[in-house]
Amino acid sequence: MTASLDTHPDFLQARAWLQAAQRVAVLTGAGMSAESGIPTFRDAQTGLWARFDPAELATEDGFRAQPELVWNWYAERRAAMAHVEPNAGHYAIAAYQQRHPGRLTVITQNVDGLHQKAGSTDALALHGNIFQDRWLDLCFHARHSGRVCAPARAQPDSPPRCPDCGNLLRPDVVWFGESLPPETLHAADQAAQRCDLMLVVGTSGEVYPAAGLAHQARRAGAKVVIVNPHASDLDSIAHLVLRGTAAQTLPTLLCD
Ligand code: BJW
Repeated sequence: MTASLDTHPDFLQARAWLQAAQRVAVLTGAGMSAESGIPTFRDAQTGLWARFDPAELATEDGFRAQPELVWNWYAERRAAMAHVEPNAGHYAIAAYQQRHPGRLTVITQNVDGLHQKAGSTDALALHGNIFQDRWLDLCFHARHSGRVCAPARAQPDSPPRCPDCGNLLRPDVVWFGESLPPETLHAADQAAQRCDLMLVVGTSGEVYPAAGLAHQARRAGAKVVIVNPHASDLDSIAHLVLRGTAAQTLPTLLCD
């Protein structure tokens, strides 16, 4: 889509579905934050997985094998994300939620907190939060006495370590092979089942169960509209594909 975005028939159709929808779900991926300056994972050249090995850096086995390497990789990403601002797409979604309370649910695979920073307080973060930590293992004390060490007690290191039981802190994100937070996934399932329209923004649709939410919405009778400048694995199940970026497309699409 180009300068005539807001007069393109697909765009007008998407707006009409949006206006008719009582419940809207927006499923976002890394492309949602690309125009804020955060790299995606799978874009050729610029994506993180073009330079780094996901099996080494985004799995529990990888962390156990090289905790310092993985911790430092996340520390660098955290530092890079700490001062990043939401883009016009994040703000358009949050403003729509304020104008239409209770109508739109944000389901995000992103760990950057930018939807929340833009004002979407109830965003369902399927893959966690890069700015939070949790223990790698069940605390030694919890196993023996039910007492859990407070993460704040961890001694600074790469990664920080519990002075009592040696447990390591890890980023509170979801790695490959790990379950998504059950309550968050349940709420996302419900939103996908109940929505009349699902907008799928900036995701390759390669990672499950997140991508399955778009299939679920379609099976349940919702219209599925993709916003992505490039082809994705979910294009074949979408009713419409809007070939634009998040920050260009969403402010005009969500402006009523
Ligand atoms: C723009 C743009 C602009 C660019 N505007 N767009 C079948 C069923 C169920 C599970 C599986 C299955 N097959 C395999 C699995 C397992 C696995 C999986 O899906 N693997 C596939 C890769 C094959 N899934 C899991 O392991 C998940 N857990 C799970 O399934 O538990 C149950 C289970 C346990 C044990 C065995 C089997 C099942 C967990 C997945 C966790 C993903 N974690 C990561 C890292 C998070 C932490 C971190 O940040 O480091 O999450 S990986 C990475 O991928 C990250 C993302 O959230 C996720 C999705 O990526 P996303 O967001 O789509 O980004 P990209 O880069 O792929 O795409 C960007 C898009 O933006 C592109 O399309 C661009 O065109 C577009 N774009 N600029 C709009 N300006």
